[in-house]
Amino acid sequence: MNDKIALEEHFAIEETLADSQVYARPEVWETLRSNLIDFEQQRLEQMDRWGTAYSVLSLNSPAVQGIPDRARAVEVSKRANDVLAEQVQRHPSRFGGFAALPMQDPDAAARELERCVRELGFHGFLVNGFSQVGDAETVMYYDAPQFDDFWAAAASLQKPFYMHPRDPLLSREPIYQDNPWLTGPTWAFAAETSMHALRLMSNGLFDRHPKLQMILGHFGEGLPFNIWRIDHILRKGRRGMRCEKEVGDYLRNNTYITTSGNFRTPTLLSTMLEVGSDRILYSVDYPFEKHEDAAGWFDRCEISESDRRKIGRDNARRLFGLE
Ligand code: GRE
Ligand code: ZN
Repeated sequence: MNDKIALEEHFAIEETLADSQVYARPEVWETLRSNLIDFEQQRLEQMDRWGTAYSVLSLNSPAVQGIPDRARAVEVSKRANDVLAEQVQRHPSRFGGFAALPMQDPDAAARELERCVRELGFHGFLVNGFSQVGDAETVMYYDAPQFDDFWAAAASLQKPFYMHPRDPLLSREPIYQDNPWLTGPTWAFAAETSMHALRLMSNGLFDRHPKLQMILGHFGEGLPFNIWRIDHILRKGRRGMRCEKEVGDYLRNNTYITTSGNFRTPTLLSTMLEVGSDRILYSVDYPFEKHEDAAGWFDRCEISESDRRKIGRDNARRLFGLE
């Protein structure tokens, strides 16, 4: 399939580049580094070669979410969004943008999102999990009441947001200590990100904003596989849960799920059975993942051509209002 749309595709700026270095062995860092700061060479070549017509780009992780100083978080997000806007302007038919936001300052985040959508033409925002605020050990999750106005502003723009992984703070998660191989994309990303998504759902964010749409990568960070059990248990007792519907209702009505970094047919089929092929979107996770692996799998996996069109392109066109 040669006209795919991909939407978990990352770049870095000087100020955020080093955040990605811990995830690369020294011998692959040079390549990852050069791919993260490149827009017009390797990135477009790989898209052309493996049939991605359009990529929605976002900053690397944790980037702005890992900057405890509010003023600096605001400054770095603006710089990243300006760099991205310039590339989108140069290649409007190839690149779109998700805003990076300084969630450390919810008012500033709402204003920056407005600027990015109204003036820069971005498709929404991508946030790398919780934000560190004030000092490195203080964390904020976005179901907290101080984000109510931010979410109202975000919902009024009628654009989706991507809840993207970051690692938990090891100082607060002793279970990862001495087991570094289980951090990052192996497991910690999915555990952290699925939990944050569950907090948003079960604290009523989507009751307050029923049209708001969240995108989850990596086949929903495991949620489709566990959604029956989550609701099965909660039906026996809600234990103070602060939402009106079942968690599965938010997964089926307020969530889109991408294939980023998880190129596996049984997982795709299970997700199709759980949420339907209208809510699944092709993505790569470049440059952390290869177009070759994503497209080499997706273009040939055993689904109907009608589902391949939806997942590879048409669902994203509809979600972002692309012609
Ligand atoms: C990502 O942003 O998706 C990512 C990282 C680091 C390692 C792997 C990965 O930020 O997929
Ligand atoms: Zn990613």
